[in-house]
Amino acid sequence: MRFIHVGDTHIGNVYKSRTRNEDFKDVFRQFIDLAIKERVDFIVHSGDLFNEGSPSLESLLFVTDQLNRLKQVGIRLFVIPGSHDVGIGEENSIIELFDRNGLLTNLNSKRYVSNDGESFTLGGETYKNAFLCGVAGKRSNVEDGIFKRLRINIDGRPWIKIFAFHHTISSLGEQFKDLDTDSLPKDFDYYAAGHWHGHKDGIPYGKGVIQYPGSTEYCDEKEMVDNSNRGCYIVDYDESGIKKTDYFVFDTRKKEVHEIDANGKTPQAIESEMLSKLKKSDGSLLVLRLYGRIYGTRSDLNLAFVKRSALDLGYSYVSINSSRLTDKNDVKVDIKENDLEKIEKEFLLKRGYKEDDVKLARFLIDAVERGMGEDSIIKTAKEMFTKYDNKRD
Ligand SMILES: [Mn+2]
Repeated sequence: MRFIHVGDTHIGNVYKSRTRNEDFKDVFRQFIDLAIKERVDFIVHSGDLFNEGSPSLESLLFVTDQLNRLKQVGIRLFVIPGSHDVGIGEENSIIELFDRNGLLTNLNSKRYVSNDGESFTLGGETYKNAFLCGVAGKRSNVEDGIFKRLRINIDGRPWIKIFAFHHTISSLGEQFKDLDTDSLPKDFDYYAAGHWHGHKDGIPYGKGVIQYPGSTEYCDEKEMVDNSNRGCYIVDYDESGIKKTDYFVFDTRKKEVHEIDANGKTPQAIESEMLSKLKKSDGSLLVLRLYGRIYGTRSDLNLAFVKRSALDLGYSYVSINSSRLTDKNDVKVDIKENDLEKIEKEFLLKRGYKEDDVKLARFLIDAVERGMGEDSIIKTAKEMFTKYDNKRD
């Protein structure tokens, strides 16, 4: 028996570029082709099937057509909704619509979940001797409350047990985590993980294994730089458990990443160096990363021109990253505070902003975060402005 574990397919508008969004569909087609060709028994998708909780009609039709291909050959697809599959303020997800239309099984559908406040009881399904269940991702906040209260009802005596989830666990690094690895339920054979877009094989947990297939396409520049390829897992199992897992690599665009040392160089020299890296391309992805302290000012760099030149040569995506670039206007500021809000304030004051400016900015950020009404934001901001102007005069 064998299944495919895939995740983070992000069908929708990841980029402003139509070409790049089509790439996501292309790779989704490759994954469906693979499932059909390999005649897998079923598929587990660990969330973020769509990029948006309310996908466009075009995305809905595309996914419907692809899932119908699976249905025709009798390959079942089990999905947990990811953080992107749930619209802001919505309880249900777009995954549930496809469940009700019989094109997939939503492992977080209400029929599998009962939440009485005390415990979060999860059912699942045993299919082809594999028990499957899972917990949906959340748009924000650490949701390990659910994991602490988790009770799982296992159906029958399966050969293997699969748990799907959509979180970044602490085993990937404390600084990224939104869930402690230890919060995961014990005694599963395979943990189908999503949310983390890099791929990570074989993280041991109890007697089982945690695997992140990563996203099926590069969702941003960082993913292009950090990851060598995109793929999914094909997992073989029998009555003795998981036999082996293979990582299948999708056919994605070629990419070029260039680091450009800008230290002590004029904007013109840096521009020519960037242009010298470009060549005629049949649609590769291009990332130019600038670093160092330039001679002159950053704003004199004509990055738009370099970008246009690259697109004219045929690159399908161009990113010029200048976040590690400094110029003579950048001053180093020593910070003594250790609370984030205080650091922010100390930094801004040392950079020459007035106390009132900082207060006003802080108020606006807080007001928006707390969901304060538009009218009261304007009213309070006006009062602050008046007080501020009076002081200045
Ligand atoms: Mn994702």
